[in-house]
Amino acid sequence: MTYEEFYKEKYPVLLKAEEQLKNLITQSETNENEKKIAYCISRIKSPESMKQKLLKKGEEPNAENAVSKVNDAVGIRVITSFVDDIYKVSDWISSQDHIEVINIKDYIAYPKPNGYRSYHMIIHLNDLNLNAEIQIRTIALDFWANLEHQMKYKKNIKDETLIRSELKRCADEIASIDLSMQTIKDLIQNGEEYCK
Ligand code: 0O2
Repeated sequence: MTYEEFYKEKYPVLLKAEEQLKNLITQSETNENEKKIAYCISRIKSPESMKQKLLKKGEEPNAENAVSKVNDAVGIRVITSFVDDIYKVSDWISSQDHIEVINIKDYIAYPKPNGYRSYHMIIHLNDLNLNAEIQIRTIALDFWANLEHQMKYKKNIKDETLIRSELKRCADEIASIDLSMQTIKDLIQNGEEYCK
């Protein structure tokens, strides 16, 4: 079965998985006094995008490989204002009974050489028997990643070396600003507690 056929047949299951991810993130905000999440974007990977990813991995673009070799047929990106919130959201997700954390890639603690920073979780949705991807990063890191992502689809870019080095410089500056913003927030909150 091709992934396209699987996609058409199983679309309701993929939709349910997307819904579960959105609910999971909404629930992580409930019972908390402080709003951690700025916004979320979820998506179901298109057949064409899945085909390209499988071919890039050197795999046949069929349905079996799409669910066994790729984990992001369904995914959600969670955007926080502050770096600490990334880990609070991730801890909350990991503590849930109905999901299993399969893999974590912490590109915040260990950025990619191009400067990419983001926290990736592959989770297993037990009742749907499907893996899904959760990407968590700050607004500033998302701003950077969206611009850098445009490079992926462009060929023969003029001044590519210069652009990549400028992107790397911006990535490092953004990381430093994120850290300062977190420190300022902590100082404001600690000051408030001290005055109580
Ligand atoms: P697209 O077009 O965004 O969907 P895996 O998914 O684990 O099989 P991989 O690449 O080892 O494959 O996983 P990883 O590193 O966790 O990356 C998964 C996704 O993170 C990518 O999906 C991108 O969305 C994003 N990502 C990873 N590295 C970068 C990067 O350097 N820059 C940007 N802008 N995004 C990145 P896809 O399917 O590769 O791409």
